[in-house]
Amino acid sequence: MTKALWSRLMFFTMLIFVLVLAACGNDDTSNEESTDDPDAATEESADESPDTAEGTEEGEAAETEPKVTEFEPAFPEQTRAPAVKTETELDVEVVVEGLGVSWGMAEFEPNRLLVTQRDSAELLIVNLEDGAVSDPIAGTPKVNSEDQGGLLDVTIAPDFDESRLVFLTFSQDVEGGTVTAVGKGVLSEDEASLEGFEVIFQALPAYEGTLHYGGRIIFDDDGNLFLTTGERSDDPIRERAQDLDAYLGKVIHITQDGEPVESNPFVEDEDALDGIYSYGHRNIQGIDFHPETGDLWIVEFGPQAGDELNIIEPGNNYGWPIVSYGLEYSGELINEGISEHEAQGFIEPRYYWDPTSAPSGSSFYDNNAIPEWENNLFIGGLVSSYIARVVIEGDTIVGEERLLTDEGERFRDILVTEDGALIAATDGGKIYKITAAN
Ligand SMILES: [Ca+2]
Repeated sequence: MTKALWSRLMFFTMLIFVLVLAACGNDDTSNEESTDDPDAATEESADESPDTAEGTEEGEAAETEPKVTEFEPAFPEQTRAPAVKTETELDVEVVVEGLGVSWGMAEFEPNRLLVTQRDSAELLIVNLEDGAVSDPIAGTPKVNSEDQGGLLDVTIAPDFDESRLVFLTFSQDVEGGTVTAVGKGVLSEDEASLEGFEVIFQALPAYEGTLHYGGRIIFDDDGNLFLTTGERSDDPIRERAQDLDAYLGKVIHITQDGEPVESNPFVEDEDALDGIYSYGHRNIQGIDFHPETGDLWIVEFGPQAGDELNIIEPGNNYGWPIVSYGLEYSGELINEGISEHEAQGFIEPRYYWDPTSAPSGSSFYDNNAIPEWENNLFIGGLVSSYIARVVIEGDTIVGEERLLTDEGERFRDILVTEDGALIAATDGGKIYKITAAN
């Protein structure tokens, strides 16, 4: 064989090899195409689903775990709302790490937050732009920080720019046990201390326990405060949630001096405490006004399941611990095991969770930085370790989404800044800032 013939043979061998390889490649491609076909069909039907979502897909709830109770909702939209999904691309940034349990937050200047530390009872200033954390502010109250107690919520007076008044809630040692207390002080110009701090309200009676303090505060448009309390957890003290001579398990409406607001529903009732606004609550961990309707929405931590969203109206009874959509932690029925609120003369929750969402602090998104979030309610989840986004039409829950589910954090409080950033504080010491990606 000549050298020329040899190389010609090698050429054809290589050519055949390349052709076979190409053919194989084609086969692979056609296989991919044939597997693509069903995918394409799925995509097509997925594309169609938004059109039909309102009609036929309402079974797709955000909640995918089985119920822990046998209870049925009083109306279809009362639980397991259809899953919704944020379309806006989000930036999720950890602004601060290494804090304790940040129980409450208030934006007192653009992108500067007052942040409470539950266990150490410190009040800090966090700068959202550079993540800087101040030294603890002096002059904060002495607290009982066992279990669920400590320095709890913080808010600023509506006229803060002039008065520099800061309001705090905390669990306080008093004769006979502990109470949920509210106090106020003036933030010094150098931001180093709260001056003249004084207690303005104590949710009596005291109780020898360290659970269920409630503790959220918010100002209304008239410059008065709404305070939430808990029913102190244990049986039988929790039954005091039904009593109008106890501030346990209540929404309370007081002035900046801690006096009952004159228009409160029970001021004419000699046997009732004048500060009470609503009653029959378990442990209210979130409170905010709906930006559009002005309704006052609270987030009530339930027993095993039965966490509730309620719209608060003066004088109403929300049923705890007579009725509940949850069970005792032991699995036993609560009271007589009745879930229906309205049939028993109480107010139905607008929404409840089964299994638990372990809800904590909440905030409406009152901003248009992320337009699809406008007027949605965001709720921190503790053992559930997500942020719940709840879509509301009027007084009805029409959608639910779970955000930051992969972070493994217990979300304690939620705040929306003036800029429209969603801020979330966790028990793991982090503060998240969630914004629309640029
Ligand atoms: Ca209830």
